[in-house]
Amino acid sequence: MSHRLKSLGAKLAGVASLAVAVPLVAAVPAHADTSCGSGLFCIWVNEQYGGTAYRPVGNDPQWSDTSNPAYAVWDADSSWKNRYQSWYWACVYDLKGYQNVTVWVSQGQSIPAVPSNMWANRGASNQGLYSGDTC
Ligand SMILES: [Ca+2]
Repeated sequence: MSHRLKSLGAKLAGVASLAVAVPLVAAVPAHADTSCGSGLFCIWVNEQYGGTAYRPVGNDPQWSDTSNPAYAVWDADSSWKNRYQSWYWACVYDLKGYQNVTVWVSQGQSIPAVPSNMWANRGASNQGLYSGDTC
């Protein structure tokens, strides 16, 4: 094989590697963080745990406060993971102060897209409850 043909082969191999790498990068954007550590309730603005996340360790009565990290998911929550260790339910409410439940996630459960009996993009507060309680 001539030097020229070897060089072309190397270039084609490089193109093939790039063609494989691009879809992998597109499937998992660099900013996506789908993790949810033990003891946390995790809430994302997009379905499939995409976009900005809020990961409270406890109850939050008012997401709409602009100084609250929860502001990023206020009326924008679209996927959820419950990794609480003591509470069983992670509850999301339409209004501040835990009024009008929109989403309820059991301990260990992950919800990648809103089920038909719940409401996405409505959250304004969240609290944890024990297994005998109702959101
Ligand atoms: Ca959303």
